[in-house]
Formats: sequence, structure tokens, C-alpha cells
Amino acid sequence: MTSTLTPVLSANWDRPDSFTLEAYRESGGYEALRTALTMEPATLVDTVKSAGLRGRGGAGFPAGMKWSFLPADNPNPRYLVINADESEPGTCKDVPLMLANPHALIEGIAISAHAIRSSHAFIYVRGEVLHVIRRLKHAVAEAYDAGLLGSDILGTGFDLEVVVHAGAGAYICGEETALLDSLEGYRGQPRLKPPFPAVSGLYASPTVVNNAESIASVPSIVANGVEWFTSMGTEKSAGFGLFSLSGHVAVPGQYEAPLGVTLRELLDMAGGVRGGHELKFWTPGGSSTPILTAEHLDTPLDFESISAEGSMLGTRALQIFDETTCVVRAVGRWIEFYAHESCGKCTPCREGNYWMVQVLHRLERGDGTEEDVDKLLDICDNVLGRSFCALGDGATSPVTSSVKYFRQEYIDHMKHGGCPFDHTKSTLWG
Ligand code: L3W
Ligand code: SF4
Repeated sequence: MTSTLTPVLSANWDRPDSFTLEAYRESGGYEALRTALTMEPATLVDTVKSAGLRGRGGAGFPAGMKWSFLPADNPNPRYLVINADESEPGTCKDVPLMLANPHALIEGIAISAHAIRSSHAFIYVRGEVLHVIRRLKHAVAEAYDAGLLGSDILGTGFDLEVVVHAGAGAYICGEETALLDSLEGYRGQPRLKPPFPAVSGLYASPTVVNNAESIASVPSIVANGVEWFTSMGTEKSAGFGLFSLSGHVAVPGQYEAPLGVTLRELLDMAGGVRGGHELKFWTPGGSSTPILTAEHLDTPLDFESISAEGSMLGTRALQIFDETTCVVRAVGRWIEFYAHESCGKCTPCREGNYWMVQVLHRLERGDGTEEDVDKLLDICDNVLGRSFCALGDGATSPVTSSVKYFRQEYIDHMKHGGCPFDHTKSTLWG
């Protein structure tokens, strides 16, 4: 398969006023909402299920199936919560999406809230991105003024309140239950699952938590139909997605393409690895997904194919590293991040990440031993599967995968008495 770009969410991004209600409506915006409000909620849930839309926040859980888990007999209000706490290292797709096309998200929220019979939605946005929060608030106000949110939307009797909430500045608040705690005003720490939020979420009420890109994709499915959506991507990973390319790539940025596109195809569209250099390793979905190498340039970027290579599609955050990059240093930087962001609730993650940072620093300085490399793997064994949430598990990914592909590079640091790389050539380190 040779893929090309499939701009849907990013179709108008070159337009300077793409974020305005006027520009969105000129390209057919909010017509899908008009259609959706004539449909039965259950029919909308079936439509999203049949389209096979899988969560775009990392786990790839089928969105329509999640919606259908809401218990029919719970008398509490139902909530829709948008996870826009984008913080995974390398992930940069929800932020540009919300900046350039906030109304796709707002229209998706209105359609999805109608589908799950909710009249209250929250957008939990990463607190550090004040410009995005301001833009979303402005777009929500525009939608209220135009009768697209609030009471009696488009004269159909459907009511929906939407609140933009600034996040707490912690990576863990992107974990859906920590996000709910934070939204309720508590310190964000993961809750035990089950019960899943669909059964007991915000204020112990049935709650759907979906990623911003997932919900922004819903209007296009309603407007164009299930067959249109499933004509893109693969059988089990349908549709399109925003792939963010960063690092040693000629033209970094967001590339919207069908799931199943390969890194080779994306690099062709992005001008390749920076001039005169070659690919050494890359992440398919942020630093929580095991790294891959040039051997995997032709692996389709869909959930199944990437898992078959021992990694995860995750958030489609393709961080590209060329041969000037020291893998030990890159992994050390990532584990410093996880140690800093560990919420401290469980011992394997809190202590494991701290110790991994110590061992990685020792190895990078050239003061380590071969036993230290095995010690790293041993720590990972004690973190993976023993942590309370996915942060701990994810932190082991760059360590185990880098040792799998680049064990010799760890050893070379000892032989060399320090890092053998000239970091001035990498452009990545400050
Ligand atoms: C009801 C069931 N609901 C599962 C729901 C669950 C959640 C969704 C996926 O981790 C990944 C992680 C990171 N009844 C259910 C059910 N659900 N079974 O389905 O759940 P789960 O547990 O598979 O994943 P998760 O906890 O959502 C997310 C990876 O994403 N990741 C990190 C991304 C970070 C960001 C960010 O920066 N904010 O997106 C990157 O790859 O490692 O594996 O809604 O409730 N029986
Ligand atoms: Fe907190 Fe880490 Fe445990 Fe998750 S794995 S609960 S982030 S300490």
C-alpha cells in the first residue's frame, strides 16, 4: 500500500482563521450535528461502533463499545469528559488540533453527548498550554452564542453545558481516573479499576472519558458515513489519525494519514531524516512505547502490526533519532521524566524509576558495569505488571527495548570511560 495524506481534521489548518466558527461553518461544520440530533442516540452509538473508531489517546479501545458500557439503570447524571491533557513525550497532535480546529472537537462533543444522553461535558486541557485554553474558551463561547451549545440546541430540545478546565500540570492527570480526581478538585492519582469510569466516574456517576482527537473525529463519521471511514486504514484499525513527527526529521509536524501508513511513507512526505544522516531508532507512540529501529521502517502503523513487533501504536508520536544520538542518554532523559512524574502512589514505579535514573546516569558517565545493564532489566521486571497504572509499565518500555537493540552501546560507554558520542552533533541536547 502506498499512502498519501488524508486531511480531515487538518484540512483547514493552512487557513489563518481556521479556528473561527465562521471558517468551520464555511467548510460544512456543524452540519453533522444537525444530522446527529435527528438520530436516535442508540443509532449514533451503533454508527461509531460500526466505524470501528478506536481511542486515539494511546490504548486504542473501541470508542463506541466504551459508550455502550454506560449502565442503563443508573439514575445519576452521565458525564462526557475529554482527555486533552496531552503530555506524553513527543506527542503533539491534540494541542495543534485544538488550536487550529477547536470547533471539530466542540461539534464532536455535542454529537457524542447526545449519543450517550449526557447534558454535561468537560474538556480537561493540559494546564501549561494557556494559549490553547484561551482558544478553546473562545470557541466554546462562539458555539454558545450561535445556539450550538447551551439550552435547546438548534431548536431540538437537547441541552448541553461544556466546561473548559485547566489541568493540574502533572503527566499523571492524563491517566483517566487521576484526571477525574483532579477534575473533582483532589490531588490527581489513579483510582483502582474496575470499576471503570463508564460505571463509576466523575462524582461516582457513569462517565465516558475519551481523547480529544477521538471525539473530534466523530463529526466526520456522521457526515460521511461508516463506509467512508472504514475505507481508510486497516480492517481492525480503521480510519485516519494525526501522526506527529519530531526530532531528526527534515520537516517536523503533524501528518494526517490512514492508520497502517508506514514510517518510510511518512518520512517521504516529511522530507526524510535530516540531511546527510540516517535513522537509528524511533518511537511509534511516544516514550511509553518500546523503541524500534530502521528494520521497522516498513511496519504498518496500525495497532496490530506495531504490537506484532513488540511495541505499541500509542499516540502516534514518531520521535526520530539519527546516528548521532546516544541511546543511553535519550533513555536516561526519558526515565528522568518518569521519575519526576511518578505520582508516588505505588512502590514499584516510585522507587523503580528513581533507581533506574541512578543506574542510567552511572552507565552514561562510564562508571557502570555490565551487571548494571542486567540490573536495569531486573528493575524493569519488578516495575512492569506490578505498577498500579500504565505510567509505571510505560517507563520500562524505552529501557528494555533499548537494551534489546543497543546493548553494545551501553557497554561501549564503560569501555570508553564515558559517552562515546559528540553531543554537539545531535542537536537534541541543550
Ligand atoms: C469499561 C471495561 N471501560 C477498558 C476503557 C478504560 C479506558 C480505555 C482504555 O492507558 C495507554 C497506556 C499508555 N469496561 C473496560 C473499559 N476500558 N476496559 O478503555 O483502557 P486501558 O486501561 O487499556 O488504557 P489507559 O489506562 O487509557 C492509555 C499509552 O496509552 N500512552 C500514553 C499516552 C499518554 C497520553 C497523554 O499524554 N495524555 O495520551 C502512550 O502510548 O502507556 O498504555 O478509557 O476505561 N471492561
Ligand atoms: Fe503513581 Fe506510578 Fe503507581 Fe501510576 S504506576 S499509581 S504513576 S506511582
